Amino acid sequence: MALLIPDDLRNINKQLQEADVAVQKVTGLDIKSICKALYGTPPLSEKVGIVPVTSGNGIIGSFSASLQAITQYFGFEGFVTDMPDVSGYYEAVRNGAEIILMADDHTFLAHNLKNGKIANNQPCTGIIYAEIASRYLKADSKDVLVVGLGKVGFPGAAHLVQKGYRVYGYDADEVLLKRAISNLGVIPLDLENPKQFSIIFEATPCANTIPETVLSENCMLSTPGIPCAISEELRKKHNVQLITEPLGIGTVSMLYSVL
Ligand code: NAI
Ligand code: 2YC
Ligand code: MG
Repeated sequence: MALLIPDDLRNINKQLQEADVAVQKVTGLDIKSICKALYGTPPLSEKVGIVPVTSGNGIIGSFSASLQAITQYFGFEGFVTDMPDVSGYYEAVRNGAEIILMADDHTFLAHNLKNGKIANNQPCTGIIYAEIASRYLKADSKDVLVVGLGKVGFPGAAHLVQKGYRVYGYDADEVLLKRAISNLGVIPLDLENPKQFSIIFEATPCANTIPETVLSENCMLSTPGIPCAISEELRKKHNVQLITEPLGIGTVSMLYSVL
C-alpha cells in the first residue's frame, strides 16, 4: 500500500481549501454538498476520536493532526488521543468518541460506535473522486476514462457504471483490467486508437499515467493518486481542471458514509 509521507500533508488546511474551491468551480457544489448528495445526512458535530497506530511502518508525522484539521473543516469535533493503539482506542471511547478514525499500513477505517456503520478509506475515496468527476459541468458526453482499477479505482469505476456513464478503463495490470471488463462492463481503452475525454478519473501511485492523446481541452482530471498523474506542464497546455488532495476528501467521504 502506498503510504503518505509528512511532506504530502504540509499545509493540509490550505490544500483542503484549494481543493474545495476547485471542486466548486468544476461541479458548482462544494465538497460538503457532494457528500450530502452521495450519502444524505450532514454531520451534527459528532465527536471523532483519532487514534494513532504504531504498527508496521509506525506513526506518520502529522497524519493524526491532519485528520483533526480535516474533521474540524467539515463540521465534526475531532480529537487525537494521547495514547496510541489499544490504550488510545480505550481513551477515545472513554472520552466520548462517537466515531473512531484510525489507520494501520493496510486499512484506514471510520467506525461509528452508535450505529455500528464502518467505512474503508479506499472505496470511499474512489467513490467521492468518481462522483466529483461525474459532476463536471462542462462534460461533453457521458464517456469517462478511469486509469487505475485497484482498491480505489475499481470502486470508483463501479460507481460511475451505476450512475450510467460509459466507462473506459485502463490498468497496467492485465488481470485487474480483465476483472473490471468482466465484472463492470468497462470498455478497455485502445491505446493504439485513443479517444479524447472531457472526464478522467485516475487512481494510481505513479506519475505521468495519463497519455496526452486522451486529454481534450479543458478536460477534468479527478485523482487521489500520489504523485500526480500529469505534469504541471501538460496540465497547463490543455487547461486541465485538476481535482486532487492527499487525505481530506477521502476522509470526509468515510465520515459521511457512517453517519
Ligand atoms: P492499488 O495498488 O490498489 O491500485 C493502483 C493501480 O494502479 C494498480 O492496479 C496498478 O496496476 C495501477 N497502475 C500503476 N501504474 C499504472 C500505470 N502507469 N497505468 C495504469 N495503471 C497503473 O492502489 P490504491 O489503494 O488503489 O491507491 C491508488 C493511489 O491512491 C495510491 O497512490 C494511494 O496512495 C492513493 N490514495 C490517495 C488517497 C487520497 O485521499 N488522496 C486515499 C487513498 C489512496
Ligand atoms: O500515524 C498513524 O497512525 C499511521 N499508522 C497511519 C498510517 C496510514 C497509512 N495509509 C496511508 O498512508 C494511505 C493514506 C492515503 C490513507 C490511506 N492510505
Ligand atoms: Mg483525498
